[in-house]
Amino acid sequence: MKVVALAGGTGAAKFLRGLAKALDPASLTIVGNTGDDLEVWGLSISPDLDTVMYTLAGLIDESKGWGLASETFHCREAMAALGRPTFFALGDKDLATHVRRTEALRAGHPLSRVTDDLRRSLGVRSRILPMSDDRVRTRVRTPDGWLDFQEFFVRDRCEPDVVDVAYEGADRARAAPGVIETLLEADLVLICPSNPVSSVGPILAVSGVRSALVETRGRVVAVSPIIGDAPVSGPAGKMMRAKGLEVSPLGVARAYEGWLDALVVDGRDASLTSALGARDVRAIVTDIVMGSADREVALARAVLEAVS
Ligand code: FO1
Repeated sequence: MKVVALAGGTGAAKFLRGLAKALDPASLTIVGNTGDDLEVWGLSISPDLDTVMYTLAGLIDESKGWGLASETFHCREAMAALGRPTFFALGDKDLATHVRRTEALRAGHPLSRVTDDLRRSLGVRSRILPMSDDRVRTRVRTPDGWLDFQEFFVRDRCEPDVVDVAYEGADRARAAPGVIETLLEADLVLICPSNPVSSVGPILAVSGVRSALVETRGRVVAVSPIIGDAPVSGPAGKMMRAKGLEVSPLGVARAYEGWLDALVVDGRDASLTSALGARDVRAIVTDIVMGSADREVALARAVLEAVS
């Protein structure tokens, strides 16, 4: 069974770790968000691609949900002493990934090529595709003006109000090689429990992705990142409101309108089954809080069983 997952952020990584245990990892392709990408100290950083890669390699720092386990930050301390920005914490081992990525990009290789080299070097059997090899940057509009995503998310700790979210460059960005075909040929397309606006939104904004989701022969199933009227974690509530979306599983269904077949919701949202049905979205009700490795696999298994 060919499974494709659209992913971004830390919630996605846990679900993908469960999924990679519930099926043959080699049958799984991840299309990762690159709207969170940024340049730090002249290096090209792709946080969502790295978080997926490190998680599937078993190397992720569990307590933070990003970066590498048992990491040191000597270079960051030295850069602070040189007066360089350090709000975005790059660990010493993590830097190797960014140096290698930047070296390859400077040599003219596309992001998709170096991402594939990196995941293979870490022994990850699932394919990881960036949504695009072209530059796309998620920008967050606050009452005090526009911020780059990581300025909002890390530097300002998601505190500013969100007036709007934009995906700079998405209208010119081509899907990375293999993305559209993989979506069209998939038996199952999964939308991970990621922020619908800042993690999934950029992927949907890349030309051809939405129509591939409409046309695909496979089932399209999303796992809600919202339980009740709040996100499991992160700024999804603020961003959904900024986009006029109700902060609920119904708002998630609305964000994915036109191509979503089923939405996996928590038991607490079982009462939404008929409202989702009215939008031609089947509700798959299960425990979606992934508080442990067992829960991650259980959720993945529940989703696979519901669609088989
Ligand atoms: N998140 C933070 O909250 N603080 C950080 O200093 C930070 C550094 C960082 C470095 C590499 C990386 O791959 C991710 C990092 N993240 C950090 C997480 C990152 O901001 C988020 O994972 C995504 O961009 C949100 O989807």
